Amino acid sequence: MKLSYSAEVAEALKNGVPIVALESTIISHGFPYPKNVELAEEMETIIRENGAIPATIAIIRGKITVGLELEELLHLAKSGDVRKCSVRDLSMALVDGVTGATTVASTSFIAARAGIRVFATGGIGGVHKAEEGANGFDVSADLLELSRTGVAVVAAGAKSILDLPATLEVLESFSVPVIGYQTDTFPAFHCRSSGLKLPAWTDNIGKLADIVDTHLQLGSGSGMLICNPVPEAAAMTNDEVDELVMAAQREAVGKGIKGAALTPYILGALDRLSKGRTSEVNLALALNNGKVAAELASCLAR
Ligand code: PSU
Ligand code: MN
Repeated sequence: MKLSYSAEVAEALKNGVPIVALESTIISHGFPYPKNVELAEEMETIIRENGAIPATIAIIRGKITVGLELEELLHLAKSGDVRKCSVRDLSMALVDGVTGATTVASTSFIAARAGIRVFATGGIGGVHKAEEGANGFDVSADLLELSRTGVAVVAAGAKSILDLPATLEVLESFSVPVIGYQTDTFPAFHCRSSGLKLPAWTDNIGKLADIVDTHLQLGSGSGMLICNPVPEAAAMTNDEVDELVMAAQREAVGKGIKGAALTPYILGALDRLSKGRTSEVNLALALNNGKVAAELASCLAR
């Protein structure tokens, strides 16, 4: 697989400098312009401040790109018709020569092939609620990719639009370690906790790095999900979010939104219904994940 590296990332890879991979769907589909540029730049800054080099991954004009130059970031953030690309969409995007945003699944897939072991995002995709009035059967390829690609993904859990118990069950079936960092419960993205107990957790970044290193050395082939809850000061209450999510979900179901368009639609609806509050929370948790991922990458490089 041919990858184009930024000069900085190529240099860091050569010298064993810690690197944190970043996804691009959060830029193209997660936030409106120009908030998305702010997010991308603040994310890169916090990773540098914590001792690592950021490597944002995207398809830029038909090339798999690891580490974006400013012009490439602006193109991705402004273009408005960027394709959301999970792993199965990559070949089409490459052949068509388009610009595409990578999800958690495709970012992990590319990061692993670039030799990057740590990846920071906001939240992962998961199992959607399938009951009456919800979105119907929909399981994110993020879970499959976590099962077969050796990358540690730092995330604030998953949004409560998903069926969180089912998401944890699938991760268990797929042999993906799910480790809490400074929490023993599964975080629910905008909220610090879903109340669901995690199989393992630690307070100590050195121990976390040890677990990641040991897991990746073991060679089971799977990745890991590191759960880092949204900072206390930014968190919303579960009741607040439940109400917003139900309203957003009703809208999505009413409009017949399905498949890859669903998560971006719900994120946009939440932002609108909360008058921007959910995006503020999303920004705070993403930055916090960038910080922990950089600390983790630094420990791993020692
Ligand atoms: N969850 C969020 N924000 C996001 C996403 C998920 O809170 O931006 C994005 C990520 O890129 C994730 C993708 O990998 O949506 C999952 O999409 P799907 O459910 O279609 O697999
Ligand atoms: Mn889906």
